[in-house]
Amino acid sequence: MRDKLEQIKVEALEKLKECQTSQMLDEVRVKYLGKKGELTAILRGMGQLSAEERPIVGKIANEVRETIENAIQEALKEIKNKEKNYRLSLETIDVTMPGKRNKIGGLHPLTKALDEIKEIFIGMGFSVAEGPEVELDYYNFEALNIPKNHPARDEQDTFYINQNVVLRTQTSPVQIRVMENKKPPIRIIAPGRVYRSDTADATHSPIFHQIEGLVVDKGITMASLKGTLDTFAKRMFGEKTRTKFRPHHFPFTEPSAEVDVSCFVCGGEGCRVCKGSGWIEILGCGMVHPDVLRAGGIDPDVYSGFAFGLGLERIVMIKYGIDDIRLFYENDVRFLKQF
Ligand code: 2U9
Repeated sequence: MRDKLEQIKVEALEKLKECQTSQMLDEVRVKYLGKKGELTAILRGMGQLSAEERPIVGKIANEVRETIENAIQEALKEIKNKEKNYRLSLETIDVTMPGKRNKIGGLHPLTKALDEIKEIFIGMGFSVAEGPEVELDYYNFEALNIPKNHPARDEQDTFYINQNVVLRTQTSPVQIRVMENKKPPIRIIAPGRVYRSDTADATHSPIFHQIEGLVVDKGITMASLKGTLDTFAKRMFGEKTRTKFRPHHFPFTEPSAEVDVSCFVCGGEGCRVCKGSGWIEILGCGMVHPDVLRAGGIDPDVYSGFAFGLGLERIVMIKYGIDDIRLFYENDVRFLKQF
């Protein structure tokens, strides 16, 4: 029986050496020390031993159990340590790896273009004026020589708040308000949102942006208008740009004109961008109608003025070859990040 105990001890210690995981250790423990284990079986059979042998064998058996138990504890510590080191090695972070870049926002193409246009006019001595988007019918239409039943009201389908209040269809009311409050010389641009009850399609949106300009002083002529807008066109589309003034009609200016710029893509030869004509229409303008000056409290016999208006979206679409106005309002970053 002593030999058997010695054999169990050697065998168990040998098996423990081979264990790689805590689970394998437990299997060894069950095999020798478990309820049905080999050592337990021997301890159970001790009843058959003589009274002299029993304490001796019992002592040896306990020593063997203790040795095996200690060895298991030792091995368990070692395995736990190995397992921990392995886990840590998996969690190691290489601090020299390049980091993930954060996406950085940018300015909207309309904001960028507006900033650029503002800079050009500020460079020519203009100030920036603003006014309400919910406007009196009087400032949006009446003061601009567009009385009730005037056909121009139909061209600009209007959102009415009530009989006297509208969402402004142009930024012109800002200029009437400035004329009411300030004596000439006046040299302002009025950029901002305007509203028209249009169904959205590739070239129409119920909300878009205009930039209008107004200059009022003594001795302002059509030549002042042409010089200012020609300078603007050259700064905006390139120094080689030429301008062409075509006669037109607006109720608030007389005479009135539409302005074309020579195509900045083909230089005037004719291409896809200018639809073969060599020219691109960019804005409308004219000498402020005497009745409009009067509505602003300015004497048309002393002062004269010019005004112009352009659609911001249209300018940006022309400049970057954008074929659908709705892209400006959908905030798709694949579109926005190109500017
Ligand atoms: C005052 C007097 C006159 C502003 C003007 C235009 C011509 C014009 C259009 C451009 C494209 C509107 O956005 S658009 O559809 N505008 O052609 N605007 S003259 O005339 C004024 C403004 C204020 C007191």
